[in-house]
Amino acid sequence: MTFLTKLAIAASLATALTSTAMAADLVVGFSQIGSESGWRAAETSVTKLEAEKRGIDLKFADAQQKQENQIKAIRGFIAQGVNAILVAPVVATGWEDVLSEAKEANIPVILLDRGVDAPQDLYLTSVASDQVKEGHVAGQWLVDTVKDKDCKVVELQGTVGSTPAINRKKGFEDAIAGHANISIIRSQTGDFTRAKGKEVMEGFIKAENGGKDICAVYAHNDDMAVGAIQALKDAGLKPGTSPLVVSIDGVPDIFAAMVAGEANATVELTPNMAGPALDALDAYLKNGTMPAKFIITESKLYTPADNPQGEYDSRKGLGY
Ligand code: GZL
Repeated sequence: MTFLTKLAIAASLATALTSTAMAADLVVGFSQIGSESGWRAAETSVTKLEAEKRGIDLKFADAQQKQENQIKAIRGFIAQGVNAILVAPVVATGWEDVLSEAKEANIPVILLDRGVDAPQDLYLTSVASDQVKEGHVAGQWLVDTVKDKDCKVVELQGTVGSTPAINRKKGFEDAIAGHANISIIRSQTGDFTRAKGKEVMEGFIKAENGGKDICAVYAHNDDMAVGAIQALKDAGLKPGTSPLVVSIDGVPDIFAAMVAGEANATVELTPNMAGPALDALDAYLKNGTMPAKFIITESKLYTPADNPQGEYDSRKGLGY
């Protein structure tokens, strides 16, 4: 073996060791919103898995839906001197001060699954779906399904002030805008939870004379849709037939509802925002590579024509 070959092997070994050592030394803080939905629980478990795969020491903080807890956790990460911070921001506003503090401390911040109203130089990148598109896909499915039939829609909104709630509402309204036969007659937040989705749906049924005239339920996430389905069944209605049920996330239980004929469409949201985020962080820390400011994940429509039992089976156990 020539001297040069030995040198090349030694160099590649050193690189491999350094990168593993670098990953092993990486400490990343993760400020998670909470565990309000099946999707959120899956995002948490996938993030922990992705960090473990990379030998990253992940410091996890559950904010229980409160922004002040997230801000406190981020300040704690800054004080600890972590190498980077992941944040799933519960609402869009109120982040400028704490993100500026992270920037002053030279700690890169990556946003996961929701956006913020703050200068873009305060975060390295944002990994999320195109939430306007998600709402539009849901609305377009309804337009294509009801055609010219009159359709009164009730809407279960996500957390007030969150980017998914704002954007999914806009996308759905854009899709139905040119169709006067389709109208949203009631709209209220169910805060992305099953319990609240059920409670708000019970209110809609009562306000709409037993709910027989409700043609469709549009829920900003599957958990609220599953709660609404329960309320509709309790009221003697037939969700999946009348009314139709369309939502977003692609959690196992919405596929189970499709198998039971109680749900009609969902727009899938991957729980793996952390994989692309940590890859971008690695390239940035190792080579100074600046990632795209927005890394957009896919949005795919699923209906009962797409083997819901198989989709249920493939997702069950992924931490939902
Ligand atoms: C959307 C994400 C939403 C999910 C909900 O990107 O923030 O939050 O759709 C979750 O299930 O509560």
